[in-house]
Amino acid sequence: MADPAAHVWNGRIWIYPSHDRESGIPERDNGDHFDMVDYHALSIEPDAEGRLDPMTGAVVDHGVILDLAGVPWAKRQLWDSDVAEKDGRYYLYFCAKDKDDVFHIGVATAERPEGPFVAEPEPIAGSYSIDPCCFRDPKTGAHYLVFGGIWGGQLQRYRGNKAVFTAAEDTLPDGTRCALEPSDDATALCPKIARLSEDMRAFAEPARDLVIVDENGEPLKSGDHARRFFEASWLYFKDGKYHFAYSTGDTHLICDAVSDTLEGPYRYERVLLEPQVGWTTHHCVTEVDGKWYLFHHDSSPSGGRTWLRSLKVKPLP
Ligand code: FUB
Repeated sequence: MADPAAHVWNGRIWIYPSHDRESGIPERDNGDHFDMVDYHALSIEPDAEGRLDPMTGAVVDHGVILDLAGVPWAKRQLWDSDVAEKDGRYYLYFCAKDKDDVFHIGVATAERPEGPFVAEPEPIAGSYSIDPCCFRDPKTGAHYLVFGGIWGGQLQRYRGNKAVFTAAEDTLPDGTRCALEPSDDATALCPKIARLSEDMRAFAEPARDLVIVDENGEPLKSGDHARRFFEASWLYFKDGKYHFAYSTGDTHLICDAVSDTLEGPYRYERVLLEPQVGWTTHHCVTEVDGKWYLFHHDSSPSGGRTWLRSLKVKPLP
């Protein structure tokens, strides 16, 4: 299990991970080896006194909540997901490749957190790339989707919400990755954010950049690999501030950036998680009974096989 998204509903912690498997597909920069075909829901149960503690609580696997066959538009690679609750319904946002091997974001709905989830027939119009995170703004009650990921996540193909590079331009026949990212001294590619419609099934506005700036207020540069955004968006609200926690990808860090407003810009603040075993780092930050926790994954239980990851949790550093 990988890419955790954790939420507290009805006295339990609900975790929505990616479900890794051994597919035999060779490891490549485009992530072909992450060839997942279904999603499970996990819950962490309260103890006998009703206390909820992710460090010690029993974990229940509620089984498959959605699979590839249940997503009419998707061909392969069910990657990271997140679930939101609104008015007693649950909305699963997930990414997958379509019949043309282009990533989009889909939505599936259920009446309970453990599903089963029923997917919409088409991906969200205007969506692209990977790693959706659904965030409810506590100040307005509006829901937002934050998303994006470079390299295998395809964000580098897009400018102004339009695909301007093709798949063939991503990688040379020998597997070498091409430079579709901006040059090192140009502004880094940003994660995208869009407000969701009231029915939670569409973008209510075109996606825009969520900008991360340095200590001088300048947008991070593409060559700033230790701080610039790569994938794994997670937006959360803590102590009156908006926090954006994300993975730096090829430098394998989870970083945190902070803003007074939802719109940003988000000022780079600190490293939340040092590199783990395995190439990817992906996480969520969740409040449980007044304490904050970082859920993440690593590949140590699989002997370092980067496509077979396991979940971990620790108090937020
Ligand atoms: O699990 C597949 C991909 O690996 C995710 O979408 C990325 O964030 C990385 O964790």
